[in-house]
Amino acid sequence: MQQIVDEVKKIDFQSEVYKDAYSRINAIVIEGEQEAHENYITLSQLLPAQAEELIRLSKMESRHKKGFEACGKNLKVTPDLEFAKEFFSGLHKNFQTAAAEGKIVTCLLIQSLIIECFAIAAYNIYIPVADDFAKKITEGVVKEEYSHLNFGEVWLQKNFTESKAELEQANRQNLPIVWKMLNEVTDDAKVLAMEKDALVEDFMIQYGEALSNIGFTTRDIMRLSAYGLAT
Ligand code: Y39
Ligand code: FE
Ligand code: FE
Ligand code: FE
Repeated sequence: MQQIVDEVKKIDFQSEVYKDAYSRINAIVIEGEQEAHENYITLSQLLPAQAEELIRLSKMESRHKKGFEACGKNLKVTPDLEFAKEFFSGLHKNFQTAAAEGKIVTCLLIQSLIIECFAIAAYNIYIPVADDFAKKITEGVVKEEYSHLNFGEVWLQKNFTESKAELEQANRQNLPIVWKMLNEVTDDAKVLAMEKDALVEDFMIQYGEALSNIGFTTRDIMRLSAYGLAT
């Protein structure tokens, strides 16, 4: 705890290096929330029986986006949205393709498991080292991200037997992209006092727990969650 306190004290939120790194991380989060908003609208069309709930989730995502836009403004940072679009392009493309093919399982794996777990890990690691304004916003957001993860878990758990093969394939296609994204953001995250090891650890915990809740065995989880990590 003392270590965290000391580290927080050292962070100069107005320094040029902090603001430069923040312009990319803040943009990633804003773009991520925007795409999550769109993805839940798409999912509401693929799952009409749950459309109402999915539209509710999509509205939460646009509120998250507004919250993080305010965090950037508060630090007088202009988000680099072009960078962020490129950052998400791999997962974005795979979600679009899956949606066009009606592959609900793949869409849920990408948005509700992988992206939500990535968000939860990042927000959990960010909260202790955030400025006071961003801390309050992020604490409110991360609580809701757990409910988005839960939506995916519940649906996939109910449909586990028929979904298993597609989940395996979608995991193989998309998890290596997440590790690549993490590598791309490592240096900027470090400037914000977010350590890569902590991000990887938290992601693995969230994702492993999710796979377990859905019905995978411990052996499957080990294999699935580390896929593409060693590069
Ligand atoms: O479901 C959601 O709200 C997720 C889209 C938001 C994206 C979070 C992306 C977090 C990655 C940040 C990496 C910083 C180290
Ligand atoms: Fe969100
Ligand atoms: Fe979310
Ligand atoms: Fe959990």
